[in-house]
Amino acid sequence: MNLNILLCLVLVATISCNPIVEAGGQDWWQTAVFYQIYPRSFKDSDNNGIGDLQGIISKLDHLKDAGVTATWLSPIYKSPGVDQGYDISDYRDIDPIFGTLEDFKQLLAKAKELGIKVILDYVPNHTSDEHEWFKKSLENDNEYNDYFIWAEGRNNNTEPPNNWVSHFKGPAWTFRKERGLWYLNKFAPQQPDLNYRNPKVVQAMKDVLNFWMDLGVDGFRVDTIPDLFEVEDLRDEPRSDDASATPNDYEYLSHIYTQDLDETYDMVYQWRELLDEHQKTNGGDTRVLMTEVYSDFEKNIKYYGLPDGSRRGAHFSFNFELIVKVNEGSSSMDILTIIDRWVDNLPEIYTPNWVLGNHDQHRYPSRLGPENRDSFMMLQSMLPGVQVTYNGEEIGMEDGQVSCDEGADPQAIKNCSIFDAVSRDFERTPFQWDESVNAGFNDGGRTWLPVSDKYLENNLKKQKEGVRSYYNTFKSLIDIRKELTLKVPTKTALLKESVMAISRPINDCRAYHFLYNRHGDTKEVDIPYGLDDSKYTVVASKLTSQHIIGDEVSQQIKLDPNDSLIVRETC
Ligand SMILES: *[C@@H]1O[C@H](CO)[C@@H](O)[C@H](O)[C@H]1NC(C)=O
Ligand SMILES: *[C@@H]1O[C@H](CO)[C@@H](O)[C@H](O)[C@H]1NC(C)=O
Ligand SMILES: *[C@@H]1O[C@H](CO)[C@@H](O)[C@H](O)[C@H]1NC(C)=O
Ligand SMILES: CC(=O)N[C@H]1CO[C@H](CO)[C@@H](O)[C@@H]1O
Ligand SMILES: [Ca+2]
Ligand SMILES: [Ca+2]
Repeated sequence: MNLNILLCLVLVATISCNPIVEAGGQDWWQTAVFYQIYPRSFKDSDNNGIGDLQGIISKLDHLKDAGVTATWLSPIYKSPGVDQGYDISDYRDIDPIFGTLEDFKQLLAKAKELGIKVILDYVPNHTSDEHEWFKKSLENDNEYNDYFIWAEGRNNNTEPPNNWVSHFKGPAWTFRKERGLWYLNKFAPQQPDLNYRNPKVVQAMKDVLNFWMDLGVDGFRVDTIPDLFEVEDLRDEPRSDDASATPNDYEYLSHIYTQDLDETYDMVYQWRELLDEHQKTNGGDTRVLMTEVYSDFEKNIKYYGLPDGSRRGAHFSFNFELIVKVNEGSSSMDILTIIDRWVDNLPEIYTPNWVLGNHDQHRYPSRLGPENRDSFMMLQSMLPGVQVTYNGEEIGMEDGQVSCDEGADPQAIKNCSIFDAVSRDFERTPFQWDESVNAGFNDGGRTWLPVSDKYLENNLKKQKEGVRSYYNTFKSLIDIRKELTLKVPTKTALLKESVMAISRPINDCRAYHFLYNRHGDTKEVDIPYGLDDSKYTVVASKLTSQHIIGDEVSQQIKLDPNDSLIVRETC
C-alpha cells in the first residue's frame, strides 16, 4: 500500500481525503502538454523571413500564458539545408539562420525562468555530407573511415552494392571516387548514413546527447528512428506486395533488412540509460526521450522498452493513430476503437500519448474539417497521458495556401505536378500572431513561406480578445488536464450510435465527461457513468454549441449534430 493511501486511511475520519488525485508520484512529463515549435515558422526577430531563436525567446511568454510546460524544437543545428535541417553538419552548434549557441543558452535560461522544459530534436540516422566526420571518412582517415557505411559495388564496382532504395527514390547508394566505394544514404545523397555498428559512432553520438544535457536541455525527440540499423551483410531486400511501385520507388521493396532491426531498439534503450545516468549524476528533473515512429502498434510499443520494464526505452513513442487512421468521415465508433486499443493494450507501466498534428502532416482543422477543430481539441485533452500540440493548434490554425513556386519542401518542389499532393509546406506557414502585416511573424519583410490568407480572421490576438475562442478553450482544457492524472481511469462509450463519450472519474464525487455527437441528427443521451443526483456543469464546449460554459445541465443532455462539450460532475 502506498504511503498516501495509508495516510488517507488514517486521516479519513477527520479530513476529506482524495488519494486518487494526490497519490501516484506522477512525474512532470506524464500528463504534460509538449508544444512543438517549428522554428522557421514561429517568430522572425530580424525580419529576414525565417523564424529564429530570438523570435522564440520573445514569444516564450505565450507558452507560459497558454499553460504549456514543455516545448520541443524542430532541428536548429548547423545544416546546409538540403533537407530543411535534417542534414546536420555540426551536431554541437546552432545554424546561423536561427542564431548562435549564445542565443540558445539565453533561450534555455528564459525557459527555465518560466518553468518550461526544452526538448531538442535528435537526428541520429545520418549526418550531412558537409560534416567533418564525413569529410574525414572520405579522406580515408583512420579514425573516421568506418563512421559511415561504405561498400564495394556490384559488377566490378559499377553498380550499387545491393538493391536498397532511398526514401527519396532511386538507389540508396552514392559512389565516391575519392574512396572508390559506395556509401549508404537512405534519404538524400547529401545525407550519408552513420555506421552504428562502429562503437566509435555510438559513443560520438552519445557525446552529442551529453553535450546538450550539460547545457541544460531536458530531453530529446528522436527523428524517425526505424532507419537506424541495417543488416550487416547488406543483402538484397525482397519485393513488396505493392504492385504499382516501380523499382525506383521506396515502396517497391519490403524493408525487412533496413528498418526496425533489434539493434535499433537496443540503441534506444542505451540512450535511455544515458539520459537516466545524466540525471542521476547531475540531479534535476527527468530527461525525457521520445521517439517518432510511423509503425504499427506492436513495433511502436517496443520503442518504449521491454514489456516487463526490465529495459526502458523512450518515455513515450509518438502515437500517430489519430493522424493516420482518422479522417473527416471517421465515425465515433472508428475513433473509439483506436482510442481503446491504446488505452487497453499499452502495458500499464508505460504512458500513452496523443498527437493530432506535426510539421509533416496537414493541420488537423484542415484534415478533419474546420468545423470539428474544437471537438478534436477537447477529445485530445480528455485522453490519458501526454498531449503533443503542434504550434498553431492552440488557435485552431488551418493549412496555409502555398503554390509550387512559393514552396520550400525539397521533395515537393522538385516536381510541381505532385506538389499539392505531397508538399508539407501547407502546415508550415508562419504562425498567426495578430492582424498586423505578415500576421506579426515579422515586420513586413519577405517570409520563407507565404502567410495564410486566413490570418485576419484567425490570429492569437483576436482569439485572446474573444470570449469564446479556440485559444480560450485550449487554455481551459490545460487547466482541466491538471486533474486528469494517470491514475484517473478512462472509460469510453458509444451512445445512440453517433455520440462518443469519454469519462474520467476522479473520485466518487468528481468526474469529467466528454460528449461528441459526430454527424447524425440531434441526439439526447444520458451521460454514462454519471449519477442521477450529481450536479453537471459545462466546463468546455464547441464554439457554436448551445451549451455555454458555466451552464448547469441534467444527466440527460441534448446534442446537436457535430456538437461537443465537456461537463464536470460533482456531488
Ligand atoms: C574492373 O574495373 C577496373 C577499373 O575500372 C578495370 O581496370 C578492370 O578491367 C575491370 N575488370 C573487369 C573484369 O571488367
Ligand atoms: C458535421 O461535420 C461534417 C464533417 O465536417 C460536415 O460534413 C457536416 O456538414 C456537419 N454537419 C452539420 C449539421 O453541421
Ligand atoms: C512528375 O510527376 C508526375 C506525376 O507523378 C510524373 O508523371 C512525372 O513523370 C514527374 N516528372 C518528373 C520530372 O519526375
Ligand atoms: C533515424 C533518423 O535520423 N532518421 C531520419 C533520416 O532522415 C530523414 C530525412 O532527413 C528524416 O526525416 C529521418 O528522421
Ligand atoms: Ca530571422
Ligand atoms: Ca541507418
